[in-house]
Amino acid sequence: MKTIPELLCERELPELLIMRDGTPVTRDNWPARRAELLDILQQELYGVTPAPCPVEGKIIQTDERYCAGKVRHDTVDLTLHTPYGDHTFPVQLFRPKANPNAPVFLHICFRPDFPDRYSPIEEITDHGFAFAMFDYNTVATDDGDFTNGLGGLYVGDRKRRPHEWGKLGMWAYAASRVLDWLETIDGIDAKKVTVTGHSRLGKTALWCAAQDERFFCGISNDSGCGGAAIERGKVGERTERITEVFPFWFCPRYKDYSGHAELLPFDHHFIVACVAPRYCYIASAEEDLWADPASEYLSAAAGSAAYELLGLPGVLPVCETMPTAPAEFHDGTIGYHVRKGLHYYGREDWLRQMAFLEARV
Ligand code: GTR
Repeated sequence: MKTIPELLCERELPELLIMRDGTPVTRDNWPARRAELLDILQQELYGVTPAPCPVEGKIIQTDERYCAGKVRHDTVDLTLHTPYGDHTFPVQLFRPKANPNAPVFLHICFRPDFPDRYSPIEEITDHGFAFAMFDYNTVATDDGDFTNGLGGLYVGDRKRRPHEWGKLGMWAYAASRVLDWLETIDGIDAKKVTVTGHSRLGKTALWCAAQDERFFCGISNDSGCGGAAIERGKVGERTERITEVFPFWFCPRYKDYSGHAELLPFDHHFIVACVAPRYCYIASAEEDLWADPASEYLSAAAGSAAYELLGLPGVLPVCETMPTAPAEFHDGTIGYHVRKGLHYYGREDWLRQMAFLEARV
């Protein structure tokens, strides 16, 4: 059986710890390298993220009796005052009354429902976490239509430029704006906010945490292609397919690499590295071969180099060969698990992710 270093070597990854001009990366110039990595990821994959805009949150409804009265639930209208006009979308916030300084999960959701099969709110708040969520479609629809929400304000019906942001970037931007608002309210610890999402929203959460250093942790659940998974040598979904079916998730430039992963000036361990020195968590499902658990694990392993440069353990314990489900790596700054079963954001994922965070908040 091949060792992890052998598997990584086969993927022929671009160098993480060498600056564009060839200078080796040290602890001192790491911030400059991180800025380069973010620039590459913006130019080539997700598109350029605009500057933060002012936000305003208005609580429009409060339910003090949520979950048998254990939780205060607020419905909030969050308005982003962009240079091109305002956009308002609903955010739900659930604060456990038993913990007045609660760490928070900010879940970028597929649906407006609460609870939801991907959002076991009572379980999460019973663990002492607050839970904030928004439905990604209310920020910008999940399609090629750029005339609504943030798409309508920043793009409209013209053709996007090659490096202009796509929908994943817009959803990630919205999550950062939710954090702007969370920083202004009581009953939570805004320094302990973990952004999370599943699948396309796992890609989004990881990109959000990579860019926004205020997040305590970024979780990618089964994010696969365009998210945590290493693209070179990946099985299942690949650049050619994802840019064919979902070109609007990324900047138009990304499609140029269709069928040519070897030419990408990045690979996905760059995204994990941008989260350093903060916590990052990658979750995989054994039967989710479309996402490719092995390629997700390899980006945790390769991204660990940035953490080690900064004097922190990456993914720990070090695994000699590819982990098989069920397996959990909770001793480092990057958490990883691979569970049995299919593509899903289930109770087991949440329990493992909460256990990782509970030991650190
Ligand atoms: C699939 C897509 C994946 C993943 C998934 C999801 O159709 O190919 O990249 O994002 O959707 O988000 O559910």
